[in-house]
Amino acid sequence: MSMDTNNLRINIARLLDRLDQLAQIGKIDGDGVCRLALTDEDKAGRDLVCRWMHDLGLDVSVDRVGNVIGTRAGTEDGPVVLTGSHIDTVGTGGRYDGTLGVLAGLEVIASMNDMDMQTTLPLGVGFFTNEEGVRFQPDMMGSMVHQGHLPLDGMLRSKDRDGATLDGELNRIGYAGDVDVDTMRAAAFVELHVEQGPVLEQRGITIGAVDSVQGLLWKQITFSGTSNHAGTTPMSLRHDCGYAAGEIATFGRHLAIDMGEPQVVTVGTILMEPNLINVIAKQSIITVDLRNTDLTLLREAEARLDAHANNIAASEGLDVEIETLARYDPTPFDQRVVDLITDNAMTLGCSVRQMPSGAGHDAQAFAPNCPTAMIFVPSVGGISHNVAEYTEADDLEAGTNVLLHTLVSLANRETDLS
Ligand code: HGY
Ligand code: MN
Ligand code: MN
Repeated sequence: MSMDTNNLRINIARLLDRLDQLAQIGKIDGDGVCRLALTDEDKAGRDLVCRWMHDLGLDVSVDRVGNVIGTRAGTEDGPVVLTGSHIDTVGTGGRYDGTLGVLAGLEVIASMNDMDMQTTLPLGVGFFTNEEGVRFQPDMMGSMVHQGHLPLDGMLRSKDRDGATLDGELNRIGYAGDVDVDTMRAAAFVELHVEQGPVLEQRGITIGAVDSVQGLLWKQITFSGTSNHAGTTPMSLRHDCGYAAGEIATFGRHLAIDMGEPQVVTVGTILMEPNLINVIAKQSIITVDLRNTDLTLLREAEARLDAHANNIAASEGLDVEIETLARYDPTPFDQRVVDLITDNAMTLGCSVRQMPSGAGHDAQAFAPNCPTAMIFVPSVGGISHNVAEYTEADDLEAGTNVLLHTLVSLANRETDLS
């Protein structure tokens, strides 16, 4: 780290103010946030962040799947050193998930502008479309298209539960950009994110230097049977989709326990049709989120779940359709970048630990294409995807300072990534 940057620090009051301003957009009870991808709330958030990018003198581009990147020129032309995350949220989100990574990136730029500091390589700050995958699947959609791992046309045709297409919504909110996807290869990608789990807090550690993301699998199982009267239909004559959905939810929990950590299984949604108290359900649609750091074990969990769904359908006389909504293998990050983050954290006097990520992130789209890693800061109570999500200001400041020094090191080629 060259001497003239040792004292470089961010302005935490400015970062907190921007976090607070953005949190007002899509605000819900309990000081939470709901900005589902490509809704009016997402548009309003996008407009605000783009205004901040322009105010900071960044060159702002929008690509064909609505990803937005603000770029600050370097003293040399060359591949951009990129940071960023997402500003779309889950329906019961907090103010830090994704948003911190984007606004911390802007704070890095603002701090460098304050010091009139130049870097050799250009710096970029991005927010990527539909990271959460709540309205359109899969998650990490925008960054995966941006880096060539998902097909643009197929994703533009994806539909939400009301039949709205991603393409239609991008045009409706004015973010159907003209920049081609799968063209940018960054010099490096570093994402700051709240941990969203209990590890750092339980160990009293301030910084996570993230070295990998676990594998993720989203399955949607649709059972189709026969509606009938809840009172008159003998149990032996039923073709009950409500029973089948319940079986899957229970099986998922037992599967995770049987496989042991780090396997996790989550049933987050169950739709029933006609969803009436005295009618045997003729259809149920249940989603299952499976994750593991080990690909072989993740595939074993998938096979056991699929087999169970087919057995339940056969024994209950149901039709069953099993779809895969998202499939991401475990993703390793670049150890040189992980070590740079670790060194910068220690130089800045922060406790630090190298660790995997339990959540999916945009960074995993960049990892196969350029040196990539992430920085975590603690989540109070390990809570996230919940309006109670919270991270202490001191930790936000520490994480953003580590991001600042890491980006400066990379953009000044102080770290050999050849
Ligand atoms: O599902 C995830 O891990 C991320 O929040 N999209
Ligand atoms: Mn996130
Ligand atoms: Mn999230």
